[in-house]
Amino acid sequence: MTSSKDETVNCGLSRAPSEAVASLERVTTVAGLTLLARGKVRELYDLGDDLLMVASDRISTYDVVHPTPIPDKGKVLTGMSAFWFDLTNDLVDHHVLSYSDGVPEDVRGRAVRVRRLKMLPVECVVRGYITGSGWKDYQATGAVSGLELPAGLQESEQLPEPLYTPSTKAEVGHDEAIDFERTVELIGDRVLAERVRDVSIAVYQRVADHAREHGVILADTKLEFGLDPDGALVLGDEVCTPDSSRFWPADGYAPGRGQPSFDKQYVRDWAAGTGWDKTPPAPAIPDEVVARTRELYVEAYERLTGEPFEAWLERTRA
Ligand code: PZK
Repeated sequence: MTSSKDETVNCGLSRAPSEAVASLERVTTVAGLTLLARGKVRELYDLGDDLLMVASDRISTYDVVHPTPIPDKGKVLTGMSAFWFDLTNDLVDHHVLSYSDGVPEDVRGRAVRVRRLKMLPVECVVRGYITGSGWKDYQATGAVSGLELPAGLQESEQLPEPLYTPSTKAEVGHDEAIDFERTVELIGDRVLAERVRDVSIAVYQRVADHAREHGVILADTKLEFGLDPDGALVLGDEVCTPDSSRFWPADGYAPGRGQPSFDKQYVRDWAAGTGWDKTPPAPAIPDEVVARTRELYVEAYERLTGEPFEAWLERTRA
């Protein structure tokens, strides 16, 4: 997954927010709120009973965050995730409470108030196409997450059916691929682990079908679930954003090679062209590349949701 490791929970629940991030780069925090966790490009805050998830405008390529933000990226991703939560609501409950009520004005549009859950210790990856670490594993072993695949698949090829290829949340570095039996052990309940798998595939399928009708291929995605206080399964985190998924333009798709990503390819190509060696620090992004990348994010929102991005800003009173 593009960013299964974006979410390095760093807290520190008892520490002051300033102290919790003292060892990291400078980060802007929402006034008066306690920072609970910080990923590469998002933060999670304490709202008492509930939580506030805030998407920043930070962007990473090759796993490194650039010093230059992409204006509105956090709002686009929050709006897109909102659209998918709604589209899949009949498949599984979700953690969203509100994008406006109880959300501080200065982060409206890029923040969501969510229910506090007991998160399951499994990253629920679903792949409809063979790419990334799945392609690497397939080439090395002929299998992904313990699932044998047909011989002779090409890079980026559509799989016969979507595959559930879970991973564990690694504290540091990349997540580790695990098989279904390991998720049963980690979740501690076979029936629940089966429901998590089946719901993950159903959510992927629903979103992928919608995206495909709008000219976009959802190659793979990473979902996270939690349990509410009644023990009910709830879809959490963000759903099918470009940071948790691979979106490819259907136009120009061809197996046998890597595919350009809808959103980041432009920045990646520019970054690679600078001669940057892909180790930190990432270079600052020039104005024209920032502007074009913003446009590509907004276009992705509008294409997938079928509404102007302005409509999201108005609904959230951003
Ligand atoms: C939760 N993360 C990932 C890390 C982020 C997000 N509804 C919930 N209840 C309890 N915990 C979480 C959630 C959700 N979603 C999510 N870690 C804990 C994470 C860093 C920043 F924005």
